[in-house]
Amino acid sequence: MKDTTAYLHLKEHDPDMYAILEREITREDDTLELIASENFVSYPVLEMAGGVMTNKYAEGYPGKRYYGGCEHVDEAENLARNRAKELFNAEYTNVQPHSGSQANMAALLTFVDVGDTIMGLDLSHGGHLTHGSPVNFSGRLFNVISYHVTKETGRVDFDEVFQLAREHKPKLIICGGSAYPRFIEFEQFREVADSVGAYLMADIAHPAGLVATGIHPSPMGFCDVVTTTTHKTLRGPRGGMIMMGKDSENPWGKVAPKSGRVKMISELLDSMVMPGIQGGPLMHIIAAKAVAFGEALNPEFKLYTRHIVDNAKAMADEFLTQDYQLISGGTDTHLVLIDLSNKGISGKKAENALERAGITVNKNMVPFDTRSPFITSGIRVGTPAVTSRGMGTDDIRQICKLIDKVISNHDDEAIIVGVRREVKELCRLYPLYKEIH
Ligand code: DSN
Repeated sequence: MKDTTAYLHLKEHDPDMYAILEREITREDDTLELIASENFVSYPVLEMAGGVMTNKYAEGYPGKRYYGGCEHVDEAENLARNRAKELFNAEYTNVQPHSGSQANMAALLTFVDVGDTIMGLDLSHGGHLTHGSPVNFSGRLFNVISYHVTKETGRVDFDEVFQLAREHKPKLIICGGSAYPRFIEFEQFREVADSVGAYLMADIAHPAGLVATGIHPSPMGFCDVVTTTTHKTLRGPRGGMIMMGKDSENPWGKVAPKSGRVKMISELLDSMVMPGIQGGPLMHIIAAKAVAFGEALNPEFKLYTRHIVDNAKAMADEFLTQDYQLISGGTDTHLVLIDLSNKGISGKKAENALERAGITVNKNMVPFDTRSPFITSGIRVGTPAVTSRGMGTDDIRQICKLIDKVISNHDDEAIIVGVRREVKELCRLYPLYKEIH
């Protein structure tokens, strides 16, 4: 366990919880975090997320709250909204969703009605629970038609997407996913949507940071509504956000009760978030989002996102050299999806062995997987968190070699203990949160 100079009050007040926190600090410090959806926020973001704005109730929106005393949280939310608009070239943002799932729920319920047909990428082909999985609200509330990637390319099968859209006439199509290593094809999806008069929603939760810096194409000119999380490549606090490149009058004839004025889509999205599906916003998190967006507007953030992708490409290259099968043959982004079928190990076993070696990844289904979601044939690895620590392509190649060593010797505890030692040594070169220690 490490000595910390922070959390002294917690240490005195609640030693049990302090001890747990210390163990998590040590785990984060001493292990390699390769979960593609995770990252390490800057210390100022951490400070803001742990700040006094957690105390404030602020149901409503800046200037229109249901509680008094909101002048400063109004400033914080306006700063977050304005920075997000600048970052993504968006005319509208809502920074209140507590998570990406909440953002998706609000966007879906604004653009389509319960029972309507929507299309999304199948979860086992890289989609997301909220894109129509039967175990999620999206699969229960809507008639879902899932599209897939092709076996040969690992990329979205646009022949199938066009054909399914023609056949089922969806009211909305979702593009994006949580295990898709390639750029999201916004322009092609727009063509499909236009061919059947569907709305197009992009979920850019994974590549948001890369979109913000122009390293990944922007959805803004192509999609009717865009959702994201703020904690992945964008490196903010855990949370969600909804955006539109352009706002317009809603096409469903919804009017303001007194004036009869046709409402803007932004107004419908705002009221779907609150009071539709959420109550009081997490003002400490919204303020921390503002801090993270401010960081992302700095020119260094572009360099950082470039490094994320360079690291992921080096990772893909190294794995290919070691005869690993990569879905789509590589990556354009921050993540690599590995099919372990030719390595004689399931995703679950690999995740387990790697965790014992201090390398954190998640098991992941691969397209056309024959194993269950609890076992899986693959793992998903990503570079945002290790890039935030300052690691570069040489470190990444070393990490890939360590991963291969573990996977090739997953039953040999002595080798795993040896790798664990090497992992610790590497982590020590790139300490996290110097402010805490
Ligand atoms: N659970 C996230 C991920 O790991 O990609 C998506 O919400």
